[in-house]
Amino acid sequence: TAKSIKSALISVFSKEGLEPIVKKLHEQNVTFYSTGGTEEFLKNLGIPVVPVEDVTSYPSILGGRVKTLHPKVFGGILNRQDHEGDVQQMEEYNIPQIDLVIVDLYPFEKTVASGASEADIIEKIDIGGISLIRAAAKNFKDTVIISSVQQYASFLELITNQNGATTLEDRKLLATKAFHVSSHYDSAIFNYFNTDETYFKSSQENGQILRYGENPHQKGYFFGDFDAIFKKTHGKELSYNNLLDVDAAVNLMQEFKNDNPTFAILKHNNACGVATRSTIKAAYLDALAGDPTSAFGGVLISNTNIDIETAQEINKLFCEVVIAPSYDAEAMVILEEKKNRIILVQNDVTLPEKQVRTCLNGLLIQDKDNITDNKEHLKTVTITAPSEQEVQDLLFASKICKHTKSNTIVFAKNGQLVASGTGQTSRVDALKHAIEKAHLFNFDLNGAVMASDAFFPFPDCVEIAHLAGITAVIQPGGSIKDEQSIKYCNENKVAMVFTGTRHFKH
Ligand code: 93A
Repeated sequence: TAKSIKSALISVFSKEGLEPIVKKLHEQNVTFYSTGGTEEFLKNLGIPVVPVEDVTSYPSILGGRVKTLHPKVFGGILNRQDHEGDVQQMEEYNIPQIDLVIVDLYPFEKTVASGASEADIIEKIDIGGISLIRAAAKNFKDTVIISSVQQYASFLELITNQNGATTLEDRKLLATKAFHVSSHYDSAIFNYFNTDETYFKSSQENGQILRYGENPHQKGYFFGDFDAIFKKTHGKELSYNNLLDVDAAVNLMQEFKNDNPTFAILKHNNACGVATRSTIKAAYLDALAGDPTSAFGGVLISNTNIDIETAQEINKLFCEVVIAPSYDAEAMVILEEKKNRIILVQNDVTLPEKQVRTCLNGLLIQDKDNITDNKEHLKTVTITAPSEQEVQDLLFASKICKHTKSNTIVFAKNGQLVASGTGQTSRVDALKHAIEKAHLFNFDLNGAVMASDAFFPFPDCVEIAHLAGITAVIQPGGSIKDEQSIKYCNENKVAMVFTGTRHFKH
């Protein structure tokens, strides 16, 4: 599939960096077609060039707005060389073949940044160039597209090493880059037009205008299909922070989907109470007992139907949102007594596998942490092995730990979240915080287990935990000082298991 380049259409705003490429292509006997300024540039290098006007039989018109927009140009780029009809029509209409397109678009973003007038900015919306890029990229089977100055160096290397030939793989990669360039370019134009969120305000098609963002002075929008996941049966509009908490709640409860009745209460995206019990009412009460102070104003989520007795208990608490797969009709009536409380029925849908957030001037994208530690993952590294109950509690704690902001330490006992230290800059601080909270709510930590989202860099964590009563520990392992933590556990009959999986959440 290696194809050599015999002809090239070059239309670049900035001529910088072009010289070595056109010289190399000229050596390889490539025919050049070009627009005004670029044509001038090639001529000055002594390279023969066919003005694009000679191809179209039109001059550049409308002050340069229409230069390359012509069937003879786009036919030359878009024709399929293995398509009989295309080949015929190329001959019929006398369309020249174009194997390579090099474009450097009008500098739209730079013009906006320079503080130019609207008229000047509008003139810098490239139409012909972006069309050339998209056309050549679409026809990557036959056409090579260089869509940015940044691609010049590797392209020069490519044509030098492969003697002017490109493979299908080369061309497809360049097409991918081209669509990246064109989508970025159009996004920049969109952002320019969308001043003061004109578009968001006038359209509810893709997004939802929120009352405000994280704080009242910040604007906020949600893009997504909320109704595909939930049926909202009652309550006020969800806020930006509600949505974040609902997201955290749903992802946490996903871990307990197939478990006995489990209830969780979240605040600021972290669980402050979780319990698994034989009834959902008991699960709710023990989730609440985990931290009744933080539960105030929280987001509540159940993995099972909410019955009347549970609704009556929930009704005693001020909470913002209740989520469950279903509700008894009477339970719903009880929960609806509070005017503002949001009640959501959660559909059984799978959520996206990728997580996206802004980073600097771009995006960070990652796979979701989709490893849930289970029995098979556990490797006991101490002489003392965890008891059956401890193993259950370790796995329970680990599930919560995974959905809590790092650094985090989670204590659990008998299927209940006892306390956690969340979002601390040091692991020891997270641990100390967890101990303090457990004592605050009069929990006996003797026989409780501890989960850590990442390994212990020093043995101090197991020492402090042991002195507080912790008897079993789950953590990924992998510190160069693991042996010191293990030694301490062995000397003090603490059981410790390694999972091999870190669960940072930032
Ligand atoms: O105004 S345009 O959108 N109309 C066109 O038909 C067209 N074709 C190429 N601008 C167009 N171009 C752009 O002209 C290219 O993207 C490039 O930025 C520039 C090159 O012009 P010149 O070769 O005259 O310097």
